[in-house]
Amino acid sequence: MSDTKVYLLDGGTLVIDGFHVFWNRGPGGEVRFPCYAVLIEHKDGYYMFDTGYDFDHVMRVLPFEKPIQDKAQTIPGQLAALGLKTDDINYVINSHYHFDHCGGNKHLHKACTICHKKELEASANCQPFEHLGYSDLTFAPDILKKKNAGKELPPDPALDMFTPKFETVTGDQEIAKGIHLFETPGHTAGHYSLMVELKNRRPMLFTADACYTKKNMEMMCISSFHLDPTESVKSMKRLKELAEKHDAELFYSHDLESFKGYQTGANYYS
Ligand code: 5PN
Ligand code: ZN
Ligand code: ZN
Repeated sequence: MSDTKVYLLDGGTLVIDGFHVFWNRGPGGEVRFPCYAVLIEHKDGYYMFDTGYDFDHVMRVLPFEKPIQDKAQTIPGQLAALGLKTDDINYVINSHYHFDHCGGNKHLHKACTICHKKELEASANCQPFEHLGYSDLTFAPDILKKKNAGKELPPDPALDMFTPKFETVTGDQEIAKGIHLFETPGHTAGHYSLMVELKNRRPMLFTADACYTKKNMEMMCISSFHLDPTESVKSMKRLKELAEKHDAELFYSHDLESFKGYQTGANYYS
C-alpha cells in the first residue's frame, strides 16, 4: 500500500482590499492572493480539499477581484499535469462553500462531496451580507435550480450532467486514516480546517479561510468576511493550539508570500 501524498494545486490569484484581509486594521490597497486546492493520494482513494474558483464565474459576478488563472491552473488542467483525470477523484471535501473554494467541484463528476452539515444549509440560505461569498452554487445543482426558479435564465446542460452525492458531517472527524477535519466556525457557519498526517514529515494543517495569512495569525486579526467575528477569533486560536499539540505546520489559504515557499504541482509532500 502506498504512503499518503499531498499535492497543492495552484488555482491562480484574486485581488481584494487590505481592509478585507485585515479587518479594521488594513492597511488598505490591492492585495493579490493565491487560491489553491489540496489533492491527497490516500490508500482509500483520491481526496480533494477545496477546488478553487471558476474564472468565468468571477468575471461575471466579481470582476473587480481581477482573476488571473490560465488553463493549466483550472482543476482539469492541474490534474492533467499529474497524469490524472477529473473522474479519478473519489471525494471532495469543502472547507466551506465560498466561491473561491468550490468553483472546481463541478468538474469532479464521480466524487462524493463531504462538508459540514451547517455549511450546506448556510449555502442555500445565507445572510444577506454573505451573498457574494456564496455566489457560485454550481457545486449543488439542486440548490442552484431552486434559487433560479422563476428567473428567465438559459438552462445549463452541464449542471444536469453533474449530480453530486453529499455526505454531511458534524464535529471533528477523522474521515480516513490520518485525514482529520477540525471545526473552525466563524468565517462561515460550518467551516472546517484539515490536517493530514504524513510518514516523512510533520502533519500539514490547512487553515482554509479560518486564517488567510501568517500575518493574520501573528496579529490575531480576522478577515472582514465572516459570519461571526468572535467565533472567528476562537477558531484562529484553536488552529494555533492544534498546530502546537500535533506539531503540525500551518498552511494558510490566501498568503502569497507563504505560497511561494510551498511545494506545488508534481512536487508532493509525503
Ligand atoms: C475572495 C473573496 N471575495 C469576496 C468574498 C465574500 O464576499 O465573502 C468571501 C469572499 C472571498 O473569499
Ligand atoms: Zn471564505
Ligand atoms: Zn477564501
